[in-house]
Amino acid sequence: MSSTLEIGDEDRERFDRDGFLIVEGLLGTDRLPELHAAFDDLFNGVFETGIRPDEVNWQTATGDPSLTRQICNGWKANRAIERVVLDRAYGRAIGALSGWSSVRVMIDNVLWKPPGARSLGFHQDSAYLDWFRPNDLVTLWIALDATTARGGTLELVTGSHRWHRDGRTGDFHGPEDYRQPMRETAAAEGLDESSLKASIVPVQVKAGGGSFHHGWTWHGSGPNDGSAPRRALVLHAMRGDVEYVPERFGSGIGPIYGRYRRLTDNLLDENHFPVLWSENGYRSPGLDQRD
Ligand SMILES: O=C(O)CCC(=O)C(=O)O
Repeated sequence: MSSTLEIGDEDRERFDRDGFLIVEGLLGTDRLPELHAAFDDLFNGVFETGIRPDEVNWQTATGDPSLTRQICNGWKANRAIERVVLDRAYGRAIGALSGWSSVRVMIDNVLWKPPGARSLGFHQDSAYLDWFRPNDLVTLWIALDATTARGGTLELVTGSHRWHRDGRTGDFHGPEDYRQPMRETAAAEGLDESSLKASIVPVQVKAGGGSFHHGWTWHGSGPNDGSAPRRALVLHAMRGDVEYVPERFGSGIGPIYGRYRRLTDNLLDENHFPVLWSENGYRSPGLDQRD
């Protein structure tokens, strides 16, 4: 099952200029029911493949209801999630936007922000990714519900991928002032309050729409003050030719994903970080037999 996403020159220019691209119709609406069911299963601890996702940060029985529910690498546990995350067309689109010659899955994120749930703090994805080089990233964020600013949708800051990269990190789950770290970096860039406000773009799309963003684009999201859930499936993609940096395994999410290092070298294992698409036609063996 493959989507038919095409990226044109104008999309590429916009992505390069703004650090993101908002797109409707990333996913057919006929796919939504099975993905909503997959979210129910994952957060209820039902792992269809028998494999536990790499990070299970929220479960129905024990989770704080005020937080956004999060699971990472749901694709290893659930086939409907896998069909989206391992789709060649998303890899190809990311290749077209980034100019990379091959694209791998770094991790996926299964995010569910119910009405009343708190914010997700602003951050830059690449600031957490010292454990592999080059730590470039492109993220595909797919809304599984229609999104609104009031409903705590993703917010992206125009042009912020070109700000100086101070590597600032803050709390991800439920910070009081979710824009604060980004605001501090913006101030150091010389942006005043009103130009910054004009630069913050909420991703307001129909269910199945979403965005691509650059690894250094500042982004985060406010509380869900609406009455509908805000579910999103996120693919964080890295270049195909990255290598581990073992001396940095202690940083960011390195302690979790460094465990897949091979005994012989610093190459990333395609069973855990599959190659979705390459200019030369290469795709990790086995992926096309799984549909
Ligand atoms: O969904 C959100 O609000 C945040 C998602 C995020 O951090 C990301 O897609 O990189």
